[in-house]
This record gives sequence, structure tokens and C-alpha cells, in this order.
Amino acid sequence: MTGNTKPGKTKHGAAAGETARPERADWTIDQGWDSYTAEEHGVWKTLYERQAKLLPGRTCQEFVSGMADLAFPTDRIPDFRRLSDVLMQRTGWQVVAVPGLVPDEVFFDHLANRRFPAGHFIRKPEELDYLEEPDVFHDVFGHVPLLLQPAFADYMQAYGEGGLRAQKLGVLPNLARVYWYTVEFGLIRAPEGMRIYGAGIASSFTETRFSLDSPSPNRIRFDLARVMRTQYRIDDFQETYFVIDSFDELLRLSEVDFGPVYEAVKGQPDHDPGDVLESDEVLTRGTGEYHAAKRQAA
Ligand code: HBI
Ligand code: FE
Repeated sequence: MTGNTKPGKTKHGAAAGETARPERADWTIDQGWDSYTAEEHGVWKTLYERQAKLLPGRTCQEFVSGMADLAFPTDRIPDFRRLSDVLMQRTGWQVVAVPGLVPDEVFFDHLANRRFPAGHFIRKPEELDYLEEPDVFHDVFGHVPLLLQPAFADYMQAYGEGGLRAQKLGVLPNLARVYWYTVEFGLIRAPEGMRIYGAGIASSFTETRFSLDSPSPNRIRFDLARVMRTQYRIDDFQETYFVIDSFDELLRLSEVDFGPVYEAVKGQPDHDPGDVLESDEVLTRGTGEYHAAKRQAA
């Protein structure tokens, strides 16, 4: 998922979110790599070059080395089979193609089986900075590099397993916030300083800078129960980023039983995306100026 979601049309003309009924029960399709047009490969090239220049020094070392090990082509959309060869050997993951967003239980089942479902289509050249649905640039460039990290790879599988369980318990919104504030929009306090690891940030030219450089957002130490209670923004930059200290912190999360935490947050009021609490370990207290200006203009 991405920070900039707007209703719109996919390249096949279906409205976002109403993809036609799939042929296969797991919603996978062939990537159809041979069918990409020169213009579509060109969009990857533009996005790739922009991000590859911006990310060093901003994203964590693990992300940079994941990119290098995957040897993404710079000038065309990657072939998922090549990516899966590398992933399978290193962490037992695969990339499979899907038409776009898939139902929650389908998504979880893929992750629980170490398959990452990636949108096969790419955004249009005139829409480089907005996304209605996760496309191949967000899903592959943003998500796949960290799947080469064993701790992160296990965390993603655990999320898939936990998702199926959270659905049964009726607490999926709480778990989805954990995914959002880690996998999609997480920051990490690396030895060299504050760095990006979330795919929604790493695949976004504008949010890469906002998340690290802007005085506007809060940056708060990650806390599981706190994050489970915190609403998020899907249509704009985040008002708050939650910061982990290491990928081992995520690995430990994948080992704890969320059951008691769900119990503890049940019936408690939600926090707004920009709230700062007495109990927070605040790393940067944001000015909130970016979202305040937007609200004023609205
Ligand atoms: N489908 N393709 C795709 N990608 C996602 O990130 C995704 C999805 N379906 C459901 C979903 N994410 C989330 O709503 C769950 O993590 C809760
Ligand atoms: Fe995503």
C-alpha cells in the first residue's frame, strides 16, 4: 500500500478495488513480462533512477544491500522469476503476480506461505507520485529488498499467520496498524542515524524526504499496544512515524503472542494519527505544520 491513494482506473479500465473475479483461487496471474510496453519499462526507469539517487544515506543498510543483491534492472521492470530465484535461495520467499489489491485472507495466506503478492501493472508516466493501488514499483522496489533479511522475512510470514488469526478474533484493524507503521511506514534508528525501512516511504520520492527531513511529523519509539490503537492516514504523508531500534525488534514481535495485547487494547479509545501521549518516548516532537496547512486550505 502507499501513502497516496486516490480512486481511479487501473490500466485495464477496472475501477480500483473492484478487480474482476480471479481465475485462480489465490488471485495470482502470470506477470506477463513480455507484454510490458517500452513506455511501461520507461516508467520503472524514471522511478528507479530517482529513488536510487535519493535513498543512499536515507534508507537503512539492509535495504541498500537488498537492492544490490537483487540486482534490479535499472531500465526495465524486473522479471519476478529472477527475483524469486534470489529470494528462494536466501530466505525461501517468492514474488507472485496479482492484478492489484487482493482480499485480506488471500493476502495473508500468501504471506504465511512466504509468497509476496506484487501488483503486475505500473503507474502511468503522468502519475508518477500518486498511486491508487500498489503497483509493481511500490511492491517490488519497496517491499522485496528487505525480504532478503532473515529477521524481516520471518516477521512478514508471522504477519500473514497473525492476520488470519486476527480476522477470526475480530481485531484485524489493530493488527493492520502494526503492518502499516512498520512494514509500510517504519523508520529505524540505525547505528549511522535515523533511516527508512518502510516500503511506502522507500518507494515514494516525496515521502522519503518528508519522513526524515521535515520538522512536521512526530517520530516516536515503536510500542506495540500504542501502535495498535493509532489510526493512520492512507491519503497523505503520515503525521507520526514509529521508530524501531533493530530488525531483531521485529523478529521478537513475531515471536510474542498478540492475544494478551489485543485484550489490553480492546475497548480502549483510538489515538488520532498526530497524537503525542504522556507515555510516548518521543524522538522528534513534530510541529504538525504540514497537515495543519492542509486542513486550513480545505
Ligand atoms: N493486497 N496486493 C495487496 N497488497 C497489499 O498490501 C494488501 C492487499 N490486500 C489487503 C491488504 N494489503 C491489507 O489491507 C492487509 O494487510 C490488512
Ligand atoms: Fe505495500
